[in-house]
Amino acid sequence: MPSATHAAPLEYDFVVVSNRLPVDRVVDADGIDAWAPSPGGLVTALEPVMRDADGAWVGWAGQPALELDPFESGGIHLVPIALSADEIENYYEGFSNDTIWPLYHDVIESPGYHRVWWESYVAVNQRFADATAAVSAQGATVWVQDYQLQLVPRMLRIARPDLTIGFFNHIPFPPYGIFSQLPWRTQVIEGLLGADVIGFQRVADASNFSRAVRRLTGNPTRGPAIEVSLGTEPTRRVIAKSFPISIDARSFEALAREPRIQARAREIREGLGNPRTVMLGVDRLDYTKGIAHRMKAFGELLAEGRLNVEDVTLVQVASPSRERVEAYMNLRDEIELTVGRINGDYGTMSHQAISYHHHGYPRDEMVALYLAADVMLVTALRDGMNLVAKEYVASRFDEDGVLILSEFTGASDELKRALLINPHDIDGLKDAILAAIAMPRRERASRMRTLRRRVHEFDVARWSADFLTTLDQAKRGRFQRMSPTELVDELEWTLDSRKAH
Ligand code: GDG
Repeated sequence: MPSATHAAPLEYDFVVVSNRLPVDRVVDADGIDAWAPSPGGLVTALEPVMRDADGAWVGWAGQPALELDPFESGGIHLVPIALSADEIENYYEGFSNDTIWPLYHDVIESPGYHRVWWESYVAVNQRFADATAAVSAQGATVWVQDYQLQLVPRMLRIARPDLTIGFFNHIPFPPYGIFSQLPWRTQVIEGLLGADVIGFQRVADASNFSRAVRRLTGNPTRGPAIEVSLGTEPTRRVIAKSFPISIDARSFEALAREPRIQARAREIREGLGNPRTVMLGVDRLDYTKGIAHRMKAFGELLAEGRLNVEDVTLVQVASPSRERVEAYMNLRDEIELTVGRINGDYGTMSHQAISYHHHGYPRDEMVALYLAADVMLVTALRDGMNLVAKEYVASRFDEDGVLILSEFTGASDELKRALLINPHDIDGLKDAILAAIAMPRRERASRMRTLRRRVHEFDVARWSADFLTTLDQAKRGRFQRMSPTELVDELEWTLDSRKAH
């Protein structure tokens, strides 16, 4: 049964634009093509807004050279963008994932700078902008997502000055000393400045961006306000500030409370040989996540006899990611070599040191793993937010479990009662692991309670509401009328109230 039907009209008051549509093409048991929702936090957060505003979602359907008319799936109007095999290689795997991704994550890997990649990025961004301009009603609100589409805001503003445009960057924005490597740095900044509101994960990302704006365009900034004048365009005030993203905390907790998920968590522990401590890592297999660092720390603790393989198992879920990009192929080899070495050196017939899984799992299984884990290891070298940390906390309604969290994640700005670590400091990481394992129940509960309050209060619905309220205020011209001081007071208030937690 095909789940797609053609939708009309093609003029929407609210339009979300992201690289990928929130659906995956699947072939069902009868060999018939259908669309299955790919449920992520973003769809969950935006679904009610989409429904109320009768909105549309513009994005790529995930397969090469697929020319599709707009259709409806799961109650959402979808506007597919076609990408050729060359564009997937140059715009997506190349410029997005092998230039911007490493550059914005502190050049952990070397970014590639190739003019053909850039040209493809410009062409594809223009296609997204054109498609969005074509489906947006007069005066509509458009929300563009993430680093693959940084040129869309300006392209859209030139085509449709009547629109109100928001942009949210899910990954970090790097310090100017790093950003300035980019041969097309000014075009990227000008692309983003086409938006009315530009959202970042952390306060530091927003200030890195403002500094890049001052250096590259000379436009003055004050707190969250940027007075933008580009070429002959009239001066506009753009807001750049942090809106830390979150998760649908209630749905994680609800799953965790289901007896079948709890039974599965017990089964997972039994399958591991019932070790005293289960440690867990869940990441896309990405070099930003510090997977090798946590394995090094664990391996050394076993080597030194400070941990015993009978007592502690590390479960590592490394979901496949960007497998055609060379840096990711090399990373996989490196991680799998490390797992093999550690298991070979310290495993016994009955106990593996690391239980390693290169698959994606259904959400139910992830929550069972969160419940099964005494210690959650989030050791990213750089991460915009890190939702896994928040999912672990949301799932632990039993107020147990210890979160070890890298200070280089956006999440560490909010989750201060985790055990915060510097993943480059292997000795510090080893001490944190031992402290987590030895932590008394009362302290675990007290820390987890505080973390849970934070994640439940600032959930993903709150994130989208905060962003869209700010965008709506921009639309009504509220920020244009304020003095810079009033503006700072108005917008920084949210940040202060967040910091107080
Ligand atoms: C980017 C930024 C920012 C992972 N493996 C499986 C699975 N996952 C889910 C997790 C989590 C999501 O994927 C990963 O989110 P993260 O935030 O941890 O990391 P990125 O993918 O790098 O996301 C990041 C985020 O955007 C949002 O703005 O936080 O900093 O890099 O939800 O649970 N889910 C399932 N099976 C898996 O095997 N079901």
